[in-house]
Amino acid sequence: MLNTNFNERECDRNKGPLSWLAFFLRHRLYVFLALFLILFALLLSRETIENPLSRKNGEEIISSIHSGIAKTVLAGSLTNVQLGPLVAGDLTPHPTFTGSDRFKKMMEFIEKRHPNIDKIRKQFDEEGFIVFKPEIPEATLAAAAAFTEDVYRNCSVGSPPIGGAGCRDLHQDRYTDIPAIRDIAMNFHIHSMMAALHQHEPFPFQTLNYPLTSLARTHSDYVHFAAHPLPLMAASWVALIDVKPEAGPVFYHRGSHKLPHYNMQDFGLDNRHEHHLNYAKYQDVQFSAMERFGNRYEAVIPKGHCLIWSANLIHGGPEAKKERTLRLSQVTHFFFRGANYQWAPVASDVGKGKIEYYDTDAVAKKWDENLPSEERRKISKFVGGDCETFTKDKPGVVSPCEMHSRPPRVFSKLLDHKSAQGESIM
Ligand SMILES: O=C(O)CCC(=O)C(=O)O
Repeated sequence: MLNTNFNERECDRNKGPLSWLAFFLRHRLYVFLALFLILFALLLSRETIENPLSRKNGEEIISSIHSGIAKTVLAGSLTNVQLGPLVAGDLTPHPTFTGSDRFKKMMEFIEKRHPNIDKIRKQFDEEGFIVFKPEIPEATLAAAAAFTEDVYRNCSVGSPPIGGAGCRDLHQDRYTDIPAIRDIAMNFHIHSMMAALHQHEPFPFQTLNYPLTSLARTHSDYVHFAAHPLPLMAASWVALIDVKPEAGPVFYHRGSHKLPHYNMQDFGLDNRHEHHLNYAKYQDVQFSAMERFGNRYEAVIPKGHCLIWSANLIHGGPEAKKERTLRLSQVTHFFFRGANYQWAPVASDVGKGKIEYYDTDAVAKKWDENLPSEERRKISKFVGGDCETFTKDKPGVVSPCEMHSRPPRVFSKLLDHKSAQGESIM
């Protein structure tokens, strides 16, 4: 017997192109449907690649935007205008100050205690930081430590814990009423070292007393406290107890101060007033940039030692390896007399010409001990202005607004940021 089924299949195959045409005509509706589905799937996958808001690939795309900006940050290609000196050693010394008796006294004091001051200056310029032991009386350190530990008790673990803005009032600018904090901020040895490094007269404008790690994420002080010229800002960080490695010591990226300095709009972001997570997005970009840059160190320093970092050194306070390990410290932020202006990029919009400047007269008033401390604490250090407020009468001085070529202002919307628990978005 012949296998008829086989013969039938052979017959079908032998019909050739005509049979395909017949099949197409018979099933044309399904064929069109299949082609439509294939086309739709292709379009969808293209959309996913091109549209960063696509849910499916959102996180990967956001992280690739971060690393894209980070690469650009490190290449310095967002900046197209040279702003002048990037390191303290390139500043023109302030003529009146460096000719003054006070400066002479300061230099005599420094040269006696630090015969290697030239080497210290070189390190500050090359690496962006120094560590030294200023002469601070034991009693002052102990009183500042006791105050800072109280912040911990009342703020971090108080009953109920205060947290948030209440904590800020407890640990910020307490030079207004706690003598030991004022004494550390005004310490002659620290001021003299600042003067030796910058050849300008330093003045403190802010103190912060952190009992634990600050949890401040990767940032440069420039984004908060920008002076023009840039090196006319620096911070002193004094350890009020020995810093333990597990306490989350301040981290910094050695040499990062020589990278270009960035404001919020340089990263395509709106300022912090528009949305509190905009600053976190700035930090995300700096974090990605520093992951590539490397050179990360931690300041495990003994009690009474002082770390001075320069305006644009990228740093922060990491999570503690052992939670709640005390790390009592005082950071004092300094500007220097003779700067053209000081402003807060994080709170400004250089695209819209809305600039938050530091009001140095108001800062001086806050330190004026003839005024009651309650009154001084209420004084705002800021004054609103436009791009030209401090430069219209200074030909040749660039305003905060005219510095960069900037990416489109879209990243506040495109970039996501998921806050981690305990993260400090100051
Ligand atoms: O003390 C710290 O953890 C760092 C503080 C800090 O980042 C700052 O004051 O700019």
